[in-house]
Amino acid sequence: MNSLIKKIKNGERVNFDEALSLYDFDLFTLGSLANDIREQRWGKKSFFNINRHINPTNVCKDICKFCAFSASRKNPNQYTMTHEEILKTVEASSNRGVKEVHIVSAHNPKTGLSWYLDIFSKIKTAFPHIHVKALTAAEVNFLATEYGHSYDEIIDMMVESGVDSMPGGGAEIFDEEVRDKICKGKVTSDEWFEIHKLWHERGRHSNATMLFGHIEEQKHRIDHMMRLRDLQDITGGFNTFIPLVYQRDNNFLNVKDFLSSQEILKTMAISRIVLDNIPHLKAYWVTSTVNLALISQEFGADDLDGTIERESINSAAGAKSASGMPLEEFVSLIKNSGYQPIERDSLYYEIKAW
Ligand code: V47
Repeated sequence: MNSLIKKIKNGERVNFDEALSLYDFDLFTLGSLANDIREQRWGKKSFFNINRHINPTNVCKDICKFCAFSASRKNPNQYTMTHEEILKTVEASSNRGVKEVHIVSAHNPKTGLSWYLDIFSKIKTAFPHIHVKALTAAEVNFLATEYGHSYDEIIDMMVESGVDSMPGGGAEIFDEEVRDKICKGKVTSDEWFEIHKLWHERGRHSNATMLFGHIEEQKHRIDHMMRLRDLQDITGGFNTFIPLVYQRDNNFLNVKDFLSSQEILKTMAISRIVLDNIPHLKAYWVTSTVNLALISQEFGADDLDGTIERESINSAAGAKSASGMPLEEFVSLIKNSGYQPIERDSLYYEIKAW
């Protein structure tokens, strides 16, 4: 244990077995190691952005067992927004100071490819100053398969339509056995990586998520991080790692034991240590709860996502995030927790120290 602590303090890279053994450390040793890394890089800065989540449709061809948002089985209320509705939403958000729209849809086979792509070009035409973060690798895979295009072609169309960066969704857990049990038939792990690699090769940035706290084991989380670290060594295109805590309501994954806060914080800290080449670690308050996200700042996290305004995917599964977070409250929560709220743009350039 002591030699591993020394290694981490020296900034040396940990291997799979070492990373897994970090779960045996006590919480505060682990927290202090991760916090050292966070403070060396970012001091007491905690980043956030003023953003809006939009989920244009919940009609989905795929059946992920953890998902409560898709209207395929448990949720009978199907919807598909018109472009006019989406533009009105963006206009209202832009008037409130939103600088990024985060657009993630279900895999709707009825709309046609241009319905997806025109959302972005119309937003960019009307609101060129808004950063469009859109289409998870799972959606890219769906559009390519459904409409007979290569990933390269879909990605070129995204760029042409005005997508600025890609969100990190669809990663779930990369281990193939676990993945088969929770979301069989969706984008495979290799495909997820291929899509992000192609995106990075165009000089673009993306994020990476990990859905944890369901049926996976600690070793699967470490494997997930290692695979991300490997691609990041090649491309350097990931901005942020985002561990998403599994939400339990209204879905088909029969999970009996839920994670303790301690296990969530350990996972945050371990990801800060393992992912030495991804600059930011996001504590996504939507899935961790706001309190745990604030505490995560002391366990390696330097980013708290944003104000969001409306959240549908996790709130469908029980998260208390449907109406986002008022800006003033967000800023004062960060300040009161002892950190400096830094409003950032989507690529982490600093806009304002609040
Ligand atoms: O991939 C679905 C997750 C993701 C549940 O890039 C669930 O900045 C917990 O992409 N419990 C989509 N999570 C969300 C996403 C995202 C979110 C925040 C920030 C960013 C970013 C990207 O939502 C899916 C899936 O892993 N999800 N159901 C659930 N029951």
